[in-house]
Amino acid sequence: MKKARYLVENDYMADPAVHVFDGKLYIYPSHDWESGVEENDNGDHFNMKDYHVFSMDDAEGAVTDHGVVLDVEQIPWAGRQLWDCDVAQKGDKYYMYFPLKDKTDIFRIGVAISDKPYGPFIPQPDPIRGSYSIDPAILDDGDGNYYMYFGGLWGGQLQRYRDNKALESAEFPKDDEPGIPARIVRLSEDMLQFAEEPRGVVILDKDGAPLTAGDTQRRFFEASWIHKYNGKYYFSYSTGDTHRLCYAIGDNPYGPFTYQGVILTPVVGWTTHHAIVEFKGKWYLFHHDSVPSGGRTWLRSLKVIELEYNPDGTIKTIEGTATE
Ligand code: FUB
Repeated sequence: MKKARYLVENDYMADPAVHVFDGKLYIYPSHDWESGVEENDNGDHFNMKDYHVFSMDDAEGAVTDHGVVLDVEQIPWAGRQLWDCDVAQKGDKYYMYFPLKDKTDIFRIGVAISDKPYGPFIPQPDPIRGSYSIDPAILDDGDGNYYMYFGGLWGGQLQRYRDNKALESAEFPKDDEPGIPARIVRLSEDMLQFAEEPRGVVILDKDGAPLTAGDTQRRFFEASWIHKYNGKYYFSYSTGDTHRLCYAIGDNPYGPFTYQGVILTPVVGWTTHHAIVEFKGKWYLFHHDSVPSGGRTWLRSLKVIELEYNPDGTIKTIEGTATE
């Protein structure tokens, strides 16, 4: 699969999180729709209100839609905007982590539980204590520990926090200061709370200096993903306003991570977002673009393409416009 193929032709789906559960690929996307909310820098036009789950027996085969698995109407603390979610399995339960604005228009991260990977997911009555911002991505480290990576700038509200405390008003670092980092936190045994204070995910350049806020071609913006390859931890993310998917490699879940390069060049549409997963001996990059909607950035479509590594463990850059 040298060119990307679209996965869901009859609806708009974005922000894929993808995992292998019970020998199948499960895709957990955001569900875009035409809500009529005007586009702005705050992301109000991403006004999503439910989630579907999709599964595949084969990355090149048919895609099964399991229908609506969680609706904003079911969530007691809901305000608006169900953005990028992720799902983790622990024991015989599946935990969906989702960002949602509460009734005061602040993004929090909630948890919903199912005993099937394809839902339905039943939400907890309250968001995770101390949670903020968007785009949770979960690492099952294989040793009993689960970690959440999260955060996003601008509409994702990460600039409103420092040391896990809300600021009076948003603060962006100067261009030559370290960029605002994504966050990592270990989850509690029951998977329902944070087990510790979230920490910054530090990304260093090859000289060991943190990427700066002004380095917009490389610094973190949103859309965290984490995967392991040959014993190393690969932290990948979107650069937001420069529209690239980049990655950095570390030796443990907390990092620091050293910047490596670009996974995906810009796609059509403002946002870019992804999941990287191994299935049946091959690696895949799930992502989205806005080609089928004629470039309407709030109406995005899911895609998949094979991802390849170089012998030294670096990832071969994929063109965002390489589509079947
Ligand atoms: O889908 C809404 C937001 O757009 C996501 O949370 C971001 O990662 C970006 O894809």
